[in-house]
Amino acid sequence: MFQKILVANRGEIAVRVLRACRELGVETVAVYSDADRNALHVRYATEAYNIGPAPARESYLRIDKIVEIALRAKADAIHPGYGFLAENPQFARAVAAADLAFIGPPAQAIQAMGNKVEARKLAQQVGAPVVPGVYETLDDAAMIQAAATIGYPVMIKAAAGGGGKGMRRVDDPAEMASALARAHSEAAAAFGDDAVYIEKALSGVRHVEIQILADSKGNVIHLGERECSLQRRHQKLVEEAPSVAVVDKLRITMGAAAVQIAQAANYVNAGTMEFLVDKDSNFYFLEMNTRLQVEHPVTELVTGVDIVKEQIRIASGRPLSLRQENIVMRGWAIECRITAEDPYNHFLPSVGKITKLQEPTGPGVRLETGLYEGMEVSLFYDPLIAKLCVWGETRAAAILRMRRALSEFQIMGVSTAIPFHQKMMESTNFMGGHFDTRFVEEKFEMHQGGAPDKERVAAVIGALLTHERRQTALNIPPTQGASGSAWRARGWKN
Ligand code: MV4
Repeated sequence: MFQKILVANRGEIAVRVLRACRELGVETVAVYSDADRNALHVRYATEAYNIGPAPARESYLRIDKIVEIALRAKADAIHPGYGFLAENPQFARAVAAADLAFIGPPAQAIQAMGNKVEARKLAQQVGAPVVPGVYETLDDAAMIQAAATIGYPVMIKAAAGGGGKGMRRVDDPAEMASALARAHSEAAAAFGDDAVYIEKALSGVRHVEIQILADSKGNVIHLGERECSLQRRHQKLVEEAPSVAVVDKLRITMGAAAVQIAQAANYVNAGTMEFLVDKDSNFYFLEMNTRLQVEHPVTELVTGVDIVKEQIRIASGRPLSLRQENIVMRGWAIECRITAEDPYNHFLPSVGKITKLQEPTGPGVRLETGLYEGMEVSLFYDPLIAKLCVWGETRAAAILRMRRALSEFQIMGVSTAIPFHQKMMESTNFMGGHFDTRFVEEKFEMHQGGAPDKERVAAVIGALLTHERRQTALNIPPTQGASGSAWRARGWKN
């Protein structure tokens, strides 16, 4: 096992990783920018080093400085958290070149999945259902032809993008040529690579992802799904596990698809396969994220698996501590992302000093945060200041618990997304599980009053009846011989 781990991140995720290290009895090294001298992650770590000025380019993104400090502090591994350098193959390579362990996937896997066209091809090769579209980067004339075959509307996406960045929908074939031109130049500016690809634009779909864990011995398991449809401008706001849209049979087929894609990629460590799920429960692979994700706690709450500890175990060369047949999802978990943004004013980022802080606690509540009284919230970093997570025996119990926890949470000094979450937890559509990826931006009105009492009660009762659920096995059924895949035999569409 490692003796000392450097955490190359800040805020709530740095604290989360440091906690896992402390439970494992591993010493820790924090790095911090000038803006984070008094940060929680600095105080929590065994030792801490300044890595430069507040702008991330000059601190949290400095591969050279971070590796140098890891060596100087005699750390034997680096955890990148999410964001910053987490999906930078050059960082993973630099860490390995310094004879340190990277607590994440191998550089080749980050690079392979970083090209979203390659990821689609890999998924198609193992026979997993993929969003209809192209499997190579074509020239514009060929792309326009392909779009006609796929059928409009289509989505143009950057090959080096991901997470909806640089994504644009084209409804009218006459606009395709100019849309491609703009997409190329945007992709070049944002990712240093102008390659784009096209997919059929699916609508009325949910965004559902599968968490996987892979060790260096070739064992791959999945931890079920997270429902991530509630987003605004491709920033997730609320996530839950399980998803109301996923019944046991779909979970088994999606889980097996995710595991097979990971195996085909020779993937090691924690990763997430993103899918779209339509109204008829068809699912389509979108892309893979090769990092620990912001929303990992909802999976931890329903499975009891500590994903960060598993990441550390895997990176130290040990096998997964669990087999697929030991994984069950119990109850329901919800995460509300508390950002320093004003939900009454287009989610405008809010800055200032935290003058008062009262944090929710009590049964079934887990708060992931780097907040403290006196902290300055600035524009240098992501506006996420806390993740409020709850667990309940049922979805309805989790919603009621989230309302209670939100009502306890007091943050003074900056505007936060808390009022948005309070409205969401009272939305009859949310309570009934009736939402898709367009819900927040097109159907949810921040200014409208709460639902009438009668409707609210009816929705809670509805939720209770629909979502009563205890233990759900995540077993992959036995494969049908060496050549066939388990889910083909179960009639999966491709
Ligand atoms: C799509 C899609 C529909 N059709 N691709 C957004 C995040 C990124 N990982 C993929 N995303 C999407 N890709 C096709 N071909 C819908 C989304 C999507 C979305 C789109 C608009 C508004 C909100 C959204 C939330 C989740 C996913």
